[in-house]
Amino acid sequence: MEVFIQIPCYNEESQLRDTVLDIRASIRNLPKFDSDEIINYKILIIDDGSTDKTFFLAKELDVDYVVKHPSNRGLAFAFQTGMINCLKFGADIIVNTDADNQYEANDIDKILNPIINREADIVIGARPISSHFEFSTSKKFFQKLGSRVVRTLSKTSVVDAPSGFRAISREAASKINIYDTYTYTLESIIQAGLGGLKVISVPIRVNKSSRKSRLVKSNFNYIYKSLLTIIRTILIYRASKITLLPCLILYTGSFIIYFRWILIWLSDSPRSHVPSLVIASVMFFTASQLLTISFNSFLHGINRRLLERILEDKEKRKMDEI
Ligand SMILES: Nc1nc2c(ncn2[C@@H]2O[C@H](COP(=O)(O)OP(=O)(O)O)[C@@H](O)[C@H]2O)c(=O)[nH]1
Ligand SMILES: [Mg+2]
Repeated sequence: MEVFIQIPCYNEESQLRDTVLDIRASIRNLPKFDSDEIINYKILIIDDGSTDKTFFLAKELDVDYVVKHPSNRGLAFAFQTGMINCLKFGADIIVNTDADNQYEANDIDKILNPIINREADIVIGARPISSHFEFSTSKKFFQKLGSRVVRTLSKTSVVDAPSGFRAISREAASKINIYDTYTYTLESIIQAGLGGLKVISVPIRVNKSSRKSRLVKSNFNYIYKSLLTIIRTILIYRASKITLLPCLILYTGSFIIYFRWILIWLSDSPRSHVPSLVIASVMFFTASQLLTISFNSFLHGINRRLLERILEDKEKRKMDEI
């Protein structure tokens, strides 16, 4: 069994050595899994157009694979490049971790175990948010709130949605396609949950931070970008569900008003009640627009799922050829 540990990096020359050495030490000491299969570990580094010496350091560290973007494309894209390459080189399970040695490498077995035992497709390492010594009260609050929103949307029980320490089965990796440009963390969970994959959380430990977060520049910036991500994700995966309810309410309201107008008209009322007719018509046409949007989103959803299935199938065939 091939387990690939992928590390997306952007200008990580000062942290990458420790991260890789810790991973290597952890791999040597991992406890034996219940499965009898022999596990080969490989490290794959994605250099996302770093302008420092990250690429040369990755080569010097002699990791198994280094892939490089000519320019900085962002974490979400780098994550996707990593997964595509891990699949191409034959990964059965992909572990993703940060280059800043934020996550305790000795916990790799905790996120691997449920996948090896076929108890999950994706395992997200949950940081001890409430007792995290470096998180401010507001950061804890927003992390929990964000995770709650993702749990509801994805219909999973993920505790720490923005965690980058995760293990992904080959099948799940070939199903997931990230459209967001900021981060892969939230969208991948929502897509996996709605796609019927089993996503679980296990508690993991973190190291003392070696530098400030590059993704979370401030609470406000983080909330703003996460909100955009969530809205975009809802529009992609759940648009028809969102538009359908107001559509039904508006149709019902307009029919009630039309019916009332007909009753008044039949009773030979001296007034024409034109305003009622106008309101009912506005409601009716708005509902019709929403119905069109719902129908289109539904059809788009079918097309997206078909395309995802074709891509997944293509990946499988490529693997069979290797
Ligand atoms: N590919 C890519 N990776 C990035 C970028 N910014 C940060 N990273 C990497 O993403 C990971 C997470 O970044 P980090 O600053 O630790 O964010 P945090 O863990 O969410 O606080 C690290 O491995 C970084 O090297 C970027 O623009 N592109
Ligand atoms: Mg980090």
